[in-house]
Amino acid sequence: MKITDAKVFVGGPGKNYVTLKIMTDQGVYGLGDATLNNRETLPAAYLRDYLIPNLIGKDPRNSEEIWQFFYRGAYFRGGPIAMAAYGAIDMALWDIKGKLANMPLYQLFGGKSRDGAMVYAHATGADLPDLMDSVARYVEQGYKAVRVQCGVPGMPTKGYAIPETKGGQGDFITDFSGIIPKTEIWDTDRYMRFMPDALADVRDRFGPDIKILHDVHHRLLPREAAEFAKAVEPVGLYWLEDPTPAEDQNALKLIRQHSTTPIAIGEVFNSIWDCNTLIEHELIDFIRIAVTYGGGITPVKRIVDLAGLHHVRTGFHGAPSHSPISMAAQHHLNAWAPNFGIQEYLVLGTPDCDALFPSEHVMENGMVNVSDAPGLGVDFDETEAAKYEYAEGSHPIVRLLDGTLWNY
Ligand code: CS2
Ligand code: MG
Repeated sequence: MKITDAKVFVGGPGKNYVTLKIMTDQGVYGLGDATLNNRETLPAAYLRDYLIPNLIGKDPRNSEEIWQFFYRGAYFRGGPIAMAAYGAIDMALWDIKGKLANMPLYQLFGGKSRDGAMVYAHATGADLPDLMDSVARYVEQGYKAVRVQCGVPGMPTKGYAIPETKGGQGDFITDFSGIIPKTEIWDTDRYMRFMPDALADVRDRFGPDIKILHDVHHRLLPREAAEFAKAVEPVGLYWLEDPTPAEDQNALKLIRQHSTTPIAIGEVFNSIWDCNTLIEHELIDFIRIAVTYGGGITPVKRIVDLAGLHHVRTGFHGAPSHSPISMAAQHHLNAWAPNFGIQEYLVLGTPDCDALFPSEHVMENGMVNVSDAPGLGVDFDETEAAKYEYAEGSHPIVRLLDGTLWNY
């Protein structure tokens, strides 16, 4: 069996999805997602210029060898751009594998460990009353878990995932006015003084059963993160996400020394080497690495297995930048993983997106029921794709009150 061709498509309704389609001499094709938020043209170029020419003629069933060929063969290893490109290839080869076996991918991983995978929605508010209304809407829709982000009084600009106006949706963080980013201002002191009480108010209002998550988005220093994690212990968060940048994996020891609040990290990672210390030293409770920029199913499944040895559960990234293709790959891993935790799932699916990516996966009552169709269980309509093209966009940069460049 041989790969005969592959095509890359960039674009989609309100998103620059990067979709890879790999064709074979047996007519079976596979789909992959290489969408790297706000840098979409780069994995696309890497695929077109270097990787696809090296795919032609290879046996698509040899997904492990092909992954090693690209990862090791590049010499300069890893990084989000390359791993997103490898990730798309790997997803597409697994899609082909499932179609050849006439089995959904979760069956090839080891079958189902559960019926239904719990997801969490993104509640947000320009202020606390607005946030409460947002949480109430998701509870009403049957969600069992909700991430909560709230505008901080006195903050000079809106913050990450905070709506411009009450009732707004804060997740469209990409500004399509161009690639020059806008600036948000961040004041840690105001955040530290306000957010623990806001989270406690959400718990008081909605009771003990709803799972509450919060994303700090890399903005605290390790000591501040330890103080914050300790302060919110009474809230009983399901997780506190990205409390501090995790390049310094050892810095997370400080949080563990001061708090039992569960920690989730990993959406910006693209290799097992980004998180092996966090996992092996049990400094986190959830690993957030995404199948796309984690290099595909093949390497991410290894990370899930390593995490399982150390009581770390999965909590795959699922922001709006993920196409239904990589979300489908994650749905299959979620169905199989014995150490599944939760899936981030932003129901930003619109009729246009559903037309572009016909999917057999079903989300209802805060749970995803994985598709039983062979392969990924999602398709790609090239006629629909022809309606879209790349649109320049960026998300903000962040500065402190004195102008210091900070973590977005
Ligand atoms: C966020 C991401 O969903 C999340 O947890 O951290 O949406 C993140 O802001 C974007 O992926 C950045 O491009
Ligand atoms: Mg996050």
